[in-house]
Amino acid sequence: MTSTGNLLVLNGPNLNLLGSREPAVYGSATLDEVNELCISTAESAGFSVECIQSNHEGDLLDAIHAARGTADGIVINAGAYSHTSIALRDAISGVGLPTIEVHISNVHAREEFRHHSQLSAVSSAVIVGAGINGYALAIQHLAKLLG
Ligand code: CA2
Repeated sequence: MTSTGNLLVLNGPNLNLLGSREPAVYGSATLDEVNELCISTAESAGFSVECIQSNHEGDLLDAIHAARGTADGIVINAGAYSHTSIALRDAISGVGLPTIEVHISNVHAREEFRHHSQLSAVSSAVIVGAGINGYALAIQHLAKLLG
């Protein structure tokens, strides 16, 4: 299918460790497998996708800024920065692209400090606890939003 738009999938700190530890919480898929799922889901919906992971808040900010003009929508799992980063919230709000927040685990069933995300109020939708399928759901939803 010809690509009708471009999506950015951003993964934050420690998500490069997926598949290596804590399978009971995060499943057994690796980040490479998550990226493959994102690429195949986006392609099926007629979109191309760029997948970026960084352990550095500034790199995530730069990627969000760069998305303005290069991407039509963003899927973000900012990891622990979700709970702390007003800078990421401001970047998402600033670029004005439809953004879906994803968490692999059900953060609401975990420690209290994971219950609040700085990003949720500036996201178009939030998907938690669906495992890595949350990324596929987020891409499908973005594809619908973008028409
Ligand atoms: O559930 C999620 O997707 C989280 O964003 C994952 C973050 C956590 O801080 C958030 O509260 C919820 C942590 C990612 C760490 O990933 C690891 C994967 C395997 C082994 C160790 C860490």
